[in-house]
Amino acid sequence: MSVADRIRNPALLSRVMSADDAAALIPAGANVGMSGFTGAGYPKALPQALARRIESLHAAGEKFRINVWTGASTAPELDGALAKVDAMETRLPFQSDPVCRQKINNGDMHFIDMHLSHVAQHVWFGFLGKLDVAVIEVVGILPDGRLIPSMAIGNNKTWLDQADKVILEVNTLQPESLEGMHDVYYGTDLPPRRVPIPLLHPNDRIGEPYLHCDPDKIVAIIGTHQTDRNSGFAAPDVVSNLIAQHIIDFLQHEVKTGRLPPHLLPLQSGVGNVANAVLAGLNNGPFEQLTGFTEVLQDGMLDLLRSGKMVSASATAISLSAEALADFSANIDYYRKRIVLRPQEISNHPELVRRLGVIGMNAMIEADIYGNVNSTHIMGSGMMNGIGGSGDFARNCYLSFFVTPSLAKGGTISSIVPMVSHVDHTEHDVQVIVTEHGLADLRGLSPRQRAVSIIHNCAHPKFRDALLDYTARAWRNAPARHTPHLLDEALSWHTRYLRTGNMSAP
Ligand code: 0RQ
Repeated sequence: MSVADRIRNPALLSRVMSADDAAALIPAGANVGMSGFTGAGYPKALPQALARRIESLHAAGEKFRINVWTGASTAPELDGALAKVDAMETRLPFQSDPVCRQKINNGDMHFIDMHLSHVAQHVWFGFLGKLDVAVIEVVGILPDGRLIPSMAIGNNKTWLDQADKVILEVNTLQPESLEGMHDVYYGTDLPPRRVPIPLLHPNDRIGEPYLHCDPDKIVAIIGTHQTDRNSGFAAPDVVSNLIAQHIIDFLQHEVKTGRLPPHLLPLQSGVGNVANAVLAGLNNGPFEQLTGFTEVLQDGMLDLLRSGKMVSASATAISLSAEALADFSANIDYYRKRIVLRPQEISNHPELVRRLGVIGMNAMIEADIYGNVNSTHIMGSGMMNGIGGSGDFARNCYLSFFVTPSLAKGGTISSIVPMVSHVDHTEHDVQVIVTEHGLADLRGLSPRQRAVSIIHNCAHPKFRDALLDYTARAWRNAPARHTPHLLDEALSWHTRYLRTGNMSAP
């Protein structure tokens, strides 16, 4: 199929050009809003063409950098290609690319780590400056110029609305039959004119299936025929299966006590292998008629929809392995009835998360004995990916789980530490911490009670005595007894690791 078959508006056919020609339309210093969320629906040809152009400009001694805004993470064709040639001055709001991460951590580019629900409104408020160019992957263009979104919506509605110029990538590999799966809500306004969002159930449709774009702003249309990142998942291992089982047992207990209804409440799941394993566990678990209100729909949630254990899921992106994508494409009519894709300011909206009573499950890097969580920084300084949507959900959830294996880096690091080296989620937003050893239910506990529960239930036995020793001394010698810390010692676990490569070294 040619790109012209997907452009049903004849006037726009004249804007079709090569990726190289389109890349030449982006000026140095531009703020460029690109589509893409968790390796889905990102532009593929334009960023690579732009990287080639910038590489040759740099070789000729000309300075050329841009600022790149997206929905969330993309893939090597976008973040990787641009980072490799030092094309990005500033990147926001989330990334997970190894080259990009290295440049950020070397101090070669700026990274602004933002709550994903904040991004669109911070652009509307003018907090981030003017958006110059939008580069958006779409599946097709309707006769009236409206756009059929791709595998992710992310911030596309905002980029199309706010940018001066628009470049579209029409990806003929993405199924046209995605049409109808999206729900783009245009009812948002700025304070003080804001009104409540009329979404009452996770699968309500409150908008329309298409993105609007002023045709006069479209300066280029590129045809692509390339698949999304389609990263695979590791099969659930013993550790992730144990974590999943602790969560399922806990949810069953909550149902028994009447604190959760039998079909639970809408589920949000973070990305990664452990999160995927928890969803796999639910597929073999006792709960029926589940619903999802999440940001990324990955393999585990697709499995739940296919088995019928989950009846509907709301997200902003579909990010699947190659095998799951084959199933999705083959059964897209089935999934279209059960999946709603929304702009990320809606999928992650704090008021909706709070009102719907979402159960949030996110992975973390480390937690401390008092329940503060670090989701982003390795050893207090190095950026991993970003806070993503974890804060949008954790802060506002009915129940907020944070999960991690109790050990990292081959057992040299304890994921439970006296004091986290960076705080993303404070003790006030964290209700349940889970590792393969067990689960700490922090609801209704004071800081010292939380420490006892976290150390006994979640820490690896190899680090438990050292953590208990720290708390005993802190409770004796700290300047006060509410959240007792020995400040000169609190982060010594991290400094010991940095010095010796092992937290348990003397
Ligand atoms: O690094 O591969 O170099 O060894 O961190 O760790 O165990 O592979 O875990 O893929 O589930 O990611 C929190 C990063 C977990 C992710 C995080 C090292 C570890 C490895 C990854 P290596 P794993 P996962 C919805 C919600 C924030 C965003 C979010 C994340 C690497 O879940 O980015 O939640 N969350 N979004 O070795 C030192 C420790 C460590 C450690 C792990 N204690 N100390 N290194 N690592 N623990 C999605 C979106 O928002 C889009």
